[in-house]
Amino acid sequence: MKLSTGVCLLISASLLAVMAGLLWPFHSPKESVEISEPVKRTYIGSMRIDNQRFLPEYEDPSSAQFANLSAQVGQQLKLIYSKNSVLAKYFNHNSIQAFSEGDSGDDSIVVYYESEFDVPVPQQTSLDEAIGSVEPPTGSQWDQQGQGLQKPTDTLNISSITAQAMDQRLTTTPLAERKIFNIHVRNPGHVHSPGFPGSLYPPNINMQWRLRADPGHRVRLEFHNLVLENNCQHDFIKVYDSLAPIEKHALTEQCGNPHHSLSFISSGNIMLLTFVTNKEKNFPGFRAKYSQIPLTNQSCGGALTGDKGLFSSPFFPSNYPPQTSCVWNIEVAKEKFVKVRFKKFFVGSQSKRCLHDYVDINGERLCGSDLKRTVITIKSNKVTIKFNSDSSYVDQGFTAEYEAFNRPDPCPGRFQCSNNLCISKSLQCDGRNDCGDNSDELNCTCPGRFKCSNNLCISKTLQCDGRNDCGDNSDELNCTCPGRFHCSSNLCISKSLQCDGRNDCGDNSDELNCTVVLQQCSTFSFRCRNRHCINKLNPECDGVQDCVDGSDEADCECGRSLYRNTRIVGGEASREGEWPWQVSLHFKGLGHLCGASLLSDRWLLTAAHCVQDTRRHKLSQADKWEALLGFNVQNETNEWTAKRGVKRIIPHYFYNKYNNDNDIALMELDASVNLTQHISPICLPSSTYYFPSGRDAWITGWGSTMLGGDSATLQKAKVKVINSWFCDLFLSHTVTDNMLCAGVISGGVDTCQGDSGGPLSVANPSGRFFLAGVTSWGNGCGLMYRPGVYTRVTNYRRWIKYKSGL
Ligand code: 4AZ
Repeated sequence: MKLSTGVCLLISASLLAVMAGLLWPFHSPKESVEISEPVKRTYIGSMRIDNQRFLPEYEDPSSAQFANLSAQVGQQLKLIYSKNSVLAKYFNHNSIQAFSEGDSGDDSIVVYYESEFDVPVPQQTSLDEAIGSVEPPTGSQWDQQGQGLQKPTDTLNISSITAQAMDQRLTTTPLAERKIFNIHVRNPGHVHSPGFPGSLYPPNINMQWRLRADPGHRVRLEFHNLVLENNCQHDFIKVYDSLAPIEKHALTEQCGNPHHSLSFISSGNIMLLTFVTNKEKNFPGFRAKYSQIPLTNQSCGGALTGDKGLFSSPFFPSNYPPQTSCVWNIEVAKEKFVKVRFKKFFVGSQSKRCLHDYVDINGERLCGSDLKRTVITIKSNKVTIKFNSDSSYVDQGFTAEYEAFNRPDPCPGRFQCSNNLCISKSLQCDGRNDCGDNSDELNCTCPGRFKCSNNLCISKTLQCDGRNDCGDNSDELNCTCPGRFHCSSNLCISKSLQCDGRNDCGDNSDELNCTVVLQQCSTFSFRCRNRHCINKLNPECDGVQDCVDGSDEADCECGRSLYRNTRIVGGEASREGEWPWQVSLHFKGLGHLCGASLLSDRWLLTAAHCVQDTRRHKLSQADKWEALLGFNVQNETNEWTAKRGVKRIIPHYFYNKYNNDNDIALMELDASVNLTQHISPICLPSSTYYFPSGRDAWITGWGSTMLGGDSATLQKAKVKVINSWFCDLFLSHTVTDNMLCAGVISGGVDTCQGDSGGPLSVANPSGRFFLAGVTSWGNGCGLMYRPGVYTRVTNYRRWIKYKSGL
């Protein structure tokens, strides 16, 4: 559970009120009049009525039944307020918002209401206290005379009542101007912000969607797109486990462009989505899918008795529902101990006592997202694990695996990390964080190497190379470039490369402030749609309009990752949504065979050698392939993943299976996919786009890792574009002009079998990725002086346009 900004606001409002109250006697009479001016204060509340059956008509605020019950509730509320002198004095009016079924399925209903008061600022605190202390009326209260109120004919049996000041950002719009939609989610559908996806949302919105499922069901709401202003005080969405915006039932508040799970599940059959924007800065908005799931579908907890197994929080990778508890009893063979490893862990906010949402292992509570130890060993063959979520602020939850181990040594012959992971001893002090908590890289001496401020050891040749190899930048401090040009990126390059029309620094700083302007069309000129030439290197989608007709900045909805890549490492696991154009191609009966890149909502680009018939398998048949999009871990589907069949395969007509020339193929999907933050295309470079040698490039795929075997999680690694002349030399004159080499000359980082067809992705200075190559072939994998070979995509730009129209 997180402390919400709404709560902070309330606290500061109350503090202001107290301060104002303290200062009041010292103000001049004029000021005191101003301070005492009444202001509107809105409370949102709910009450439970025990002797009323929920009628379907209560879902419709314009029905006679709704009006009738609202009148009764309004009268009761008035009576309740009349019993308290503060409430009675400042009360203005009530408005009944909605009704829902009581959660136990008996004859009870819940009423949601708003009460408005006009109160002088100094009295706000006492009003807050008064409203917080209201209680259901007792029978005798109706009998008292002199209140001006009659006992209603059908007395409502109120069993509980609560109210809180409403989130002030929701009250800036008058009730009448709020747009409220009542939706039944029995048939799945979508809600979206106004204008989405064609235009930006308008200013000053205050919208609510009340979502109801059938009794005995939960509401599920999954955001597939969410791009709002980055300041939640201005624009935000908020989801509640209620039909009214009651803070103690808030499930989440989001703004900006979040990348964690945005799938929410209610505890009962209701949910509320609110969307508020202020008058400035408008963004694309959101689209979310609603549906219902039977309450009985939750399967969590139970007895686990095998030697190893998996378990996870309910509905993972969706956020867990509020008010949920699960208990797992693990019991392994008597002579063994149990080890539990949390693979993912996002359970509320970190706090000392984990009072809200938590996992409990034999009495020890875990919460937050940054576990000190991800592996927990239990010196027993039995362990009880509990999961608990409270009524507000949910999170993604956890996945865990448990394993029985032989008692005394949890890491026989290996290094035991502080988080209890076991790794090979040879990985200690190798400059990489193999444990995940860096404990394998502590207390290392660095003979013959550079010692970073964070104690990592790196090769001395990496010092002052313009890159943050240490992770804390200490290898790039105190660097100078005597006699050379000092790029803004800290690289040192030859002065002769300044103003040569090429971006040698990587950040273009060697091409700024140049007086010579190249005029004529050259091999590197970009041709605008109006056929004008732009003599700037790689002007497309760089955020600056260079063509008068804007064509260099058109069609730029591509190449954006949810993450900015930071540290340089060998092969490591990608994060969900990091490579949204990466596709896994499955051949029926064989599983994952090749990678591919998403070019649009219908088209993929892969390698021609992936779709050549073999003696046993007809790999050229489109209907035998399946494309998996938005995947990070093979076979792990979630709300971000999609599967499509393949309608058509177009291999290059001149693919040469003897020398791998023209190793490129287009695939058309049988149905278009929804483009989301996890499924989005990479930018196609124009035929004149230049990927210079030495440029950083990223390889990605589920293919064989250096340790052998395919990887379940999408792997990524940073390599460099390698000079074609040298590459041809390294690979014994087998590299054609249609190929581009990339790798690490010293070996160890490379694509391999199973990565074929996947992307070689290169970022432009603004962080947008372009498809430089299609993984094609190599002389082995990861060998020294044997870079990987990729199909040079720029040579096929016209072929792609001709075959797919893109
Ligand atoms: C393959 O067999 C393969 N090292 C792909 C890439 C590379 C080697 C082999 C590059 O599909």
